[in-house]
Order: sequence, then structure tokens, then C-alpha cells
Amino acid sequence: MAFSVPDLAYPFDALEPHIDARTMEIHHDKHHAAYVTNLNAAIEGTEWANQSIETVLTSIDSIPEDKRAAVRNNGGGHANHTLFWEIMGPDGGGEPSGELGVAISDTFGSFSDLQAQVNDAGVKRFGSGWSWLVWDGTGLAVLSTPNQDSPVMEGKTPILGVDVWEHAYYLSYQNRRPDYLAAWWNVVNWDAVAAKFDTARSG
Ligand code: MN3
Repeated sequence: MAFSVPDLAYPFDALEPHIDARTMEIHHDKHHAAYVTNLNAAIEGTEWANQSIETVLTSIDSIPEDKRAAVRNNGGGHANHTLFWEIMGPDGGGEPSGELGVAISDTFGSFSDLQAQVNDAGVKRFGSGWSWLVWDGTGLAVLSTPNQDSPVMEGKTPILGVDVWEHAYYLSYQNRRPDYLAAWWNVVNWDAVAAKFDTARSG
């Protein structure tokens, strides 16, 4: 079963004014679609074609060398964007509550301290990549990855991630990545993040 681009659970314009509809359309229908097409081409006919994307990414060092870079970039791209669409939504923003809110305060000091760390990791990522909140097996942590590398490749479970490739923000924000990051928090779907947190902790 080949991988496919998941449908968005909301319209392209649902995240405006923070993320514009044209950016969402190109990002989902062109960029994510290209990762999926290239991933499927790389693993077609191999034992990896019928595995979950998580299994593929945790096994990246076992992928045949001539396919490994393509799987790393495009498999990571598929997993990263799938999470990205899921943890955003039109009624987003605010602050996490419940056990996730408590865990964030315990780990980072406060929600605004978490935001500062995620933003800082995103701003400092040179070139293209992602800033993440992950479950590392024992607790929460902030990290960034280059290109389309996924925390899953390091055995960590992403529960929130923000794409800092220019294609994620350039139409509205041009070179102003910090402005994009500041606005992005307004579209975070904390129910979705909390669900990933619960799954990661109990996994
Ligand atoms: Mn992207």
C-alpha cells in the first residue's frame, strides 16, 4: 500500500490571517505531494513499501544505501507534514491545559518559556528545517532538525512541530521567520497535541 497525502481536516483558508490560503494550498498539494511521490518511488518493490512511516524512519540506517537519502528526505517530509497538518486548526491558539499544560510548566517553567524555546530553535535553524516539542522517552524536550529529518529517526516522538522552511511562510512573511513563528502559535490545535502527548507517554 503506497503512502498518500492525508486530506486536510479544514479548508486552505481556515488558518488565515496567520497562514494564508495560497501557502497552505501549495504546501499541502505540491510540497507534501512531492514528498509522497518521491518516497513511494524510492521504496517501490522493497520490503519497506508495506511498513508504517514510523517503522521506515526508525529503520533509516537499514535502508539500502542507494535509496537511503531519498527515503530520509521524503519519508521525513511525509511524516513531518502529516503531523503539521494535524496539530493546526482554525480554532487554535491559547494555552495547553490538563496534564500537558502541567508537564510543560514542570519542564520549561511556563508555557511562554516553551514558546520562547521553540521559537529560538526555529529562528536559529540555519536554512531549512523544523522546530519540535518531543517526548524523548522520559520527558518533554525542545529540539530542531535540519531539512526533513524527523525526531522519530532519533527514537523520539514529536508531539508538536513547526515547519521553518521558507515555503511555509514566504508569501506572507518573506524573510521574517520570527514573525511567522510568533503568529503560528495562534493556529495550534492543543487538543491534537495533547492526544499525541498521551499516546507518546503510554507508548
Ligand atoms: Mn514544508
